[in-house]
Amino acid sequence: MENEQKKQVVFSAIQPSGTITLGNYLGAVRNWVRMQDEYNCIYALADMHTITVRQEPAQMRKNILDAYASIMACGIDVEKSIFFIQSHVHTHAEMAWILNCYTQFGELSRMTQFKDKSAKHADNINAGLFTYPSLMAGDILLYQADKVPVGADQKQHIELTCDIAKRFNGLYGNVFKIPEGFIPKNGARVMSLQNPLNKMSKSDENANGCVHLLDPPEVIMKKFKRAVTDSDACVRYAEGKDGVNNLMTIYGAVTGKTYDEIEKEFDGKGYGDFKTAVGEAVIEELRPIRERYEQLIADKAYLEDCYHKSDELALRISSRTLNKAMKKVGFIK
Ligand code: AQP
Repeated sequence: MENEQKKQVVFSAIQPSGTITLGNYLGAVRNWVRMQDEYNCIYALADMHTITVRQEPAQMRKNILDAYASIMACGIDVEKSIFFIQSHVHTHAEMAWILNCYTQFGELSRMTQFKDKSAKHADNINAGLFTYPSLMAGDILLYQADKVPVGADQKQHIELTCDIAKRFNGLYGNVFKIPEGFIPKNGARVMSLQNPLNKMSKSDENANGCVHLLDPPEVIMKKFKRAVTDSDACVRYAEGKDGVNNLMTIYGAVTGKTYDEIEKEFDGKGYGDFKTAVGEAVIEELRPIRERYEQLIADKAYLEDCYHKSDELALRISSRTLNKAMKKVGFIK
């Protein structure tokens, strides 16, 4: 326990906005699993963030449980880490409101995710979508996190989190630990297999662009075989070869091979052989996850037990920071 207290704190969350993707896994969740022994890890399903885009309630309920079981199947162990559901821990909404009042309109307007999602959901540009980064800042700051393992797309939100924390600390003293983003060297930005200029997303309308963790092997292989490449017919990492670069990134992230090693391995071979090798490597990486997911999703009582235990721990830890912040801004008991 003494040792536990010396460990640095890791916090990260994922939205249950659909089936978890290979991008989510390589960019974030795989690191969550790897960090569990070295750090005090606190992870969440960010279901409050998810409703910034309209969801069908029955589907959302299913997505939450599926996402919870999928992330556990990747190797999150609730005996070592906390893995809670954001909407079950009321401190998040309360901290978000406080931080909204310390976040500038101009800062939120510059967020590329807000711009992208507003363009994608032009009929529902709601205030929650706009203030998403202050809710996320609260998620992280509530736990006094040292490190936040995320994909490259979240870098801007982490930077804003640090700016908000520094502003608050500047006014009131050391309330929040200033966190640091932890972005993997390989797999930080997995792109769509159909449009390699866009990131792979849970909500991609083109089903062939996105590999889901729970896709059966034959579906995964079909998606890789259909992946967009180019007419160069040479496996090398170079500017303008976005489709091939993306496949090399995925292959490298899964096998641990460098771009040089991959180029040598496929020297003189065509894209057909390369795509098959990438497909096979991903299938083998995801196979145990899918098998474990099937066991977990069949045991709803166990899942419920896991998140209830984690919800309580998260509430206890986050209440300490929330109470401090409330006192600092001048609220009375
Ligand atoms: N394509 C990606 N490559 C690498 N990392 C990625 N992440 C997301 N997409 C990629 C990382 O996964 C974590 C969880 O993401 P999220 O669910 O909070 O939100 P998101 O980034 O908006 O993910 P999606 O899949 O694109 O969801 P939708 O379609 O709902 O918007 C984060 O650490 C993220 O960096």
